[in-house]
Formats: sequence, C-alpha cells, structure tokens
Amino acid sequence: MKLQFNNNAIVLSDEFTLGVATAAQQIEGGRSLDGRIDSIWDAYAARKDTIENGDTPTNACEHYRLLDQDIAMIIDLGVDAYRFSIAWPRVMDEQGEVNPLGLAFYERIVDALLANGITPYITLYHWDLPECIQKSGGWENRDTTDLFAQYVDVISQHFKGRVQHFSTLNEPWCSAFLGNLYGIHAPGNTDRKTAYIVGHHLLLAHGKACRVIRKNISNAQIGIVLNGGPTQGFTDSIEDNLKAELAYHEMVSFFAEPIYKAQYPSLLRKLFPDFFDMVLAEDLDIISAELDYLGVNYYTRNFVTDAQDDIGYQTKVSPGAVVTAMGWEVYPQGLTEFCMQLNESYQPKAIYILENGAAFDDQVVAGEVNDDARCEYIYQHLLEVEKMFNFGVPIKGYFVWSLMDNFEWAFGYNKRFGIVHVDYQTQQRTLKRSAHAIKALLKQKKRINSAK
Ligand code: IFM
Repeated sequence: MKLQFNNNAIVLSDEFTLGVATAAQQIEGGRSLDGRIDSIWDAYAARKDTIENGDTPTNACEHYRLLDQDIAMIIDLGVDAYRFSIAWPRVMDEQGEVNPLGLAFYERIVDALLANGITPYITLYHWDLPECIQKSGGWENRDTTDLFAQYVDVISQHFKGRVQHFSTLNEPWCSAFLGNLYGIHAPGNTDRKTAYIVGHHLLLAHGKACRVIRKNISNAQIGIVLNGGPTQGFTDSIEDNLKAELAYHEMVSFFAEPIYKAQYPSLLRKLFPDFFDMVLAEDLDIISAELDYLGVNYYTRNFVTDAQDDIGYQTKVSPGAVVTAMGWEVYPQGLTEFCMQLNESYQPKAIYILENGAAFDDQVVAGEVNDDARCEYIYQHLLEVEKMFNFGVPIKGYFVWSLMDNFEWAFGYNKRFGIVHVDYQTQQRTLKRSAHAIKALLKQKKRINSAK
C-alpha cells in the first residue's frame, strides 16, 4: 500500500496501526479535581530546583477539562489508534478504594474512541505513582507490586470487552534509574542499589499485572514498553566500550532479560552481586509471563563514555550530528538497528513502536506552525519501519510522540514534542504541519483500504 507523507511515498501494510500517544501526567492537569490525589510527580515538582522554570504538571494541557475538544481533535486526525495512560492517582483514592469520577473520565475517552473506530491502547503506569504510596516506600517496597495488581484488576475488569491493548509499564528504566540513580525524575534518589530494587519491583508488578489482565480479559493483548537505542563506546577504547555495555545492560537488558529469559543479565549480577537480594525464588517466573507484544520507544542512539560520578558513565553526541531541541541526535536507522537487536535477542511475538518523535522550538506564525524538521524526522522513521518489514521484524504499529505539546518532565514546558501546538496561556491548540501531514497520510491509508 502506498502512503503519501510530505510528498514522498511510504509503503505500509494494511494491518499496520498508525496512532498518536500521550501520558496522563503530561497532559491532564486537573491536579485535585474530582478526587484525584497527588502523584510523586506533583510532589517532586513542588520541590525546589527539580523542574526547569519551576514548572509543574498542575494544569498541563488541561486535558481533563478540555476532553471533548481534544477527543474531537483526535477523531479529526483520523488515527487508527490512540495510546494514553490511566493515572493511578485519579482512579484510586488514598484508602485504595476506587474513585468512580476518575474512572468515568477514562470511560469517556474509551467510549468516544470506540464510537469513532479508534482503538484504545492503554498504558497502566506512566510514572505517576500515588504520593501516598511513595510515603510507604513506593517502588522500593515490595507491597507496592500488590497495590499495582489491585489497581490493574479494577481497570481491566472495568474495561473488559471494550479495551484489548494494555501496556503495563512505560519505560521502567526511567522510573528506576532516572528516578533513583540519576536523581532527575521523581522521587529523586541517587543510589544504584535503590534503582535495582525499584527496577525489580516494577518488573514484578508488571508480571503480577499480566496475570490479572489475562484472568480478566481472555482476548487481551498485553505488552510492556521499553526505551533505548543502539549503544556503543564514544571512542574505540576498551573503557568506553565496557561502559557502553554497562549502559545498555542497565537500560535495556535489565528489563528485557527477566521478561523474555527469566534471568537478570550475568554482567550486572557479576558487577553488582549484592544488588539482587530482593529477588525471591518465584519472582522470575512471575516476571516472565507471556507477552503479546513488545512496545519500543525510540528517539536516538547512545554514545557512551566514562564519568567520574556515581553513575559511572555518560552519553554523548557525536560531533557534527544533527540534533533535536533535546540535544538528541537524529538517527533514524537506529530504530531498525535497535528493533532488530531486540528481535534477535528475544523474538517478541510483535513489536509496536509506541513512541517516536522529536522536540523542536516551534513557533506559531500567522496561525501556523511549520515544523518541517519534525515532518522529516517522522517520515525518515516511517521509512525505517518499512525497511524492518523487509527484514522480517514483526512490526505492527507506530505511534507518534506526541499528540500535543505537554509537560516534558524535568524540562517542564520548554520542550515541545507535539504534532499539535499548545499555547499554555490560552490552551489554544494549533495543528502543526506534521499533524496535517499525518492526517493526510491516514486519510490516504483509509481510502486505499476501503477501495479494496
Ligand atoms: O515525554 C517522554 C515520555 O513521557 C516518555 N518517553 C520519552 C518522551 C520524550 O522524552
């Protein structure tokens, strides 16, 4: 099937899912509306010097208030699927009881999508742990894995028959390592062993959630979303290559090996033998529950070199590389390289690119946003998707990150990833050129399919 994108033809299979993605904490706002309780990100952002410009997710894109208009915008784009996350602090209260108003909000989303032929892809955890649970140890506390399973039980029972696709965790590396070793995400710890404990408990929570969803929904499509990219030494030195190995193992293998091979990487076990005491006999069996898909979030590749700090390594960009506003190199072929590496190592049944996109310093000029760099970025990555088909990678879908500009975690509102521009003063949405290109692409996809 031929698809036009930015005047270039892209060939994708008919069954291929093209969608857009968001996450609750980054767009919803409505911090304490209708019984929502605080998350660790609300608490973290309230601390001094954690987020650029002192930004907070309190209002974000006010998606909670503007839901109808945002859903209309999603429908108008004509996407096959919409990936969004459910905020645990919106649907469960401090006593662990269901908040019906919170649940009703997601019900409105799901029902509107279904009524318009758009498939909902739910992410169950996109970093917004309820702060009350953090106060009892958060992900360092094994009990949190059972609380997560209870929350997932509520969601999967509620949406049974309406939602099939569930991603348990988004980018657990960020929650575990950025949040507990790097100290730049909530809750802001800087200790490697804590990161390992948190990482293990996240994986255990994932495994328990898989069991719960399978029990509740017989035809569920369950996955987890990992982030990463091709990783190599910044120079050819043995030191840089060893650090690159460590970085890749912590970012990807730490999560993928237990899930697909029921073991932690031997390199990490050798380097940090005391860091795995929290792994109990039955855990790896629970963690390695069968999955229907692997979600991959890809943005860039990583060059790694030594660092004289507690992390012990750092990533660098090669001189002269084209970078986005995040300082991340634009390297589309890395998507294929990374997916092929995952495919060879773990043979997932299916792979979905659940996030790919770029931040640029977009400006509205005369009511338009000409984000040609983003159009090109997405186009080049879609070409890689096409390439992967030919290499036999079981790639089933691609979701642009993100539907609209939003709260980019520690960077606040400074970084714009959306295909829709958001004016945070007025909450005015403006479709960027990339949104128009994707809309046209989807229109053509539907036209060709319906003509068959
Ligand atoms: O905005 C984030 C998203 O929440 C998780 N993946 C990476 C994106 C861009 O940094």
